[in-house]
Amino acid sequence: MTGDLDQDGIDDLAILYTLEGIGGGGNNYSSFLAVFLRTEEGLKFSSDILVGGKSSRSLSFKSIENGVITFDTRFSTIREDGTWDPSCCPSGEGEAFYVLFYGELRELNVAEAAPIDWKKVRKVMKAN
Ligand SMILES: [Ca+2]
Repeated sequence: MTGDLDQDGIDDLAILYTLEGIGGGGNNYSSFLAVFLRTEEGLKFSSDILVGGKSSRSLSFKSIENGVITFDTRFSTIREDGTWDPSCCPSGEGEAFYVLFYGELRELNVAEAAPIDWKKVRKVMKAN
């Protein structure tokens, strides 16, 4: 998915990818988010981060707005009868938010994600 991640007005690239069999474990998998910034020389890798997997949650892109990458998420949760969802069929639904902060991807909680004042962030970054 494309969107501006470093507030320069130019769309960058975010990629969600999955690696299977990590640690030699059969059909276990982990999901990662990687971002590439568009520069004069082309796309340049910036950061990647573990965002989910078979035993935690699955994600799909929702949007990139105001520098925030938003995913729809599904995760296993406890059903009304007190048992957990089977691993095939997670019934929990939510959202996850990521930003590129000091060149590193970072997950935000809901309160932090709404809506970020990047002018203030840049002022803080300059001060440090
Ligand atoms: Ca950009």
